[in-house]
Amino acid sequence: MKTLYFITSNKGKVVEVKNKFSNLGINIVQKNLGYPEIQAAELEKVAFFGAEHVQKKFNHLFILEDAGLFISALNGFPGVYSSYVFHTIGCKGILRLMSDFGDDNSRRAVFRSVFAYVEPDKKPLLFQGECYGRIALEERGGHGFGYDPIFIPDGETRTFAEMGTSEKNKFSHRGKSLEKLIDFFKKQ
Ligand code: ITT
Repeated sequence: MKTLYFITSNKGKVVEVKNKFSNLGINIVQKNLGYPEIQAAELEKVAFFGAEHVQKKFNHLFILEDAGLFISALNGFPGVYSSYVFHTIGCKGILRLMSDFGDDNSRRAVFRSVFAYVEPDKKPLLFQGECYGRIALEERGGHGFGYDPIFIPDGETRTFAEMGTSEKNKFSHRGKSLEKLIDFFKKQ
């Protein structure tokens, strides 16, 4: 069985990736190696730089991902700063920032995911996915991680945290970027 290392500190991401790769005969193994996340306006740059950094010291097939939540009314905040913002003000802080915005289009947001796929001695390849939706009025649900309790994807009334892993994967930014990565993987 082929092993694909996933360089991440986030167990929630690993659960979703394993769910997506199940039945493909690929063993996903989490490695929490850590890597610098550069200050850049785009997730692509953060993922690419991180991938090249890891590649220098880890000579295996691996993936890593940078993701973020971009809220229209906040001009794209927290975006590339999603991790820092989650660990400082969290979902409650985001809801406070959104308190002047009613339950209409002004709560629009998009989740973005960029995976870097890296083979030894080759340039990292990037795979993107996004999921449009809105910020809920309050936290709901106990599944998932991060901003899941406050994000409702388009076409749904439930937050990501009110869905199981397979269901979230059908809608989510990560489900879509992984779909592209798996298509590529199958052709190899
Ligand atoms: P890595 O080690 O993989 O970088 P991380 O948790 O720092 O793990 P990111 O920088 O990619 O991951 O994520 C930025 C933030 O956005 C982080 O706080 C996540 O919890 C949150 N986030 C990312 N994807 C999410 C998702 O599918 N649902 C909810 N929150 C998510």
